Amino acid sequence: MLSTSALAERIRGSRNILLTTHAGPDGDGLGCIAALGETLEAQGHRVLRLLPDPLPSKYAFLDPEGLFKPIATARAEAEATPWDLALVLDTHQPGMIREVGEWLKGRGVPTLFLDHHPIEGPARTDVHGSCDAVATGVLVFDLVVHDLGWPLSPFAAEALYVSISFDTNSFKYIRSSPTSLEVGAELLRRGVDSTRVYRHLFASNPRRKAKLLGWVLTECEFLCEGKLAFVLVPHRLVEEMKLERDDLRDSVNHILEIEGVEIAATLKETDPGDIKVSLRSKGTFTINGVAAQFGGGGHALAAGCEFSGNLEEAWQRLSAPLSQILSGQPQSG
Ligand SMILES: [Mn+2]
Repeated sequence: MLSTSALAERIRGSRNILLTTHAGPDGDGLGCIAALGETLEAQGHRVLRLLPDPLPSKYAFLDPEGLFKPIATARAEAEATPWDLALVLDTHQPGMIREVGEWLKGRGVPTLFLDHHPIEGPARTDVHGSCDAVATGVLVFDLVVHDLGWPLSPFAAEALYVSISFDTNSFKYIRSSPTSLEVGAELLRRGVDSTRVYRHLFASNPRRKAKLLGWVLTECEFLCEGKLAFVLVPHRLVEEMKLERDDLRDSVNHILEIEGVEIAATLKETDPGDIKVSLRSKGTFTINGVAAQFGGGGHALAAGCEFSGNLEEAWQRLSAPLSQILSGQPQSG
């Protein structure tokens, strides 16, 4: 594991730094890029914010100057500069940054990862992280404020507040650790407008997303005496309701909130035959092992994986190990 001081040294020694995050970018990874990008530039570094996907419109407020570039349209710009370092935020899996990962590898750009997801397999010297951190934003805060000793602008402070607020679902999932509240308080002291962040992250749902939530809550089914709740979202519905990937993201949390439910699953056919699975646990059972069984991963209580093929068949395969978990002993507190 790369120490935070070693990471800080690598950053100090790199003039041109490329920042990226996983495909299907979320508030944590994007908030980290916004915060680090501005902070690095203020210290004289050249920065490129390069994404595997376009920036979702919901996060346009993190990019008022249009600096986030999808690789599909920014390849030439990326190739015009010799990058000393690429820093990947909110994942440690090269496959999760898709084309950006292939491009970095092809160019031989030294690449380091800053992440808070549990790492499977052998120890990694190119990753700095801790799965005790509730968001990558907490790690970035430590890196910038404590290790680099650099100031955070009001914009960067807000972006880190977005990271933590997003991954904890507005400070709900803090796992009884005071750290996220302490960092959140520190960011508020630096002038963050928490109401503005709340509006952008949690109170700007498009109507189509609200309608989808109604559909999901109506159509969800229950197994294992109500402990397992699931819903299958067919591509037909995605087309009919003109849903975007971000619209499909957090309906799983609302199913999980139903009394008696311990594990919730949504299977979303984002393109014909292309199924994205979100798994959540209320806290008694860990579910990232099941996600890993199907090539995915994530946190103990929030994980995901993908299938290709038929929705019902995917659920058949997934429901067996989930039912098995629920018939066993509780695994986490
Ligand atoms: Mn995260």
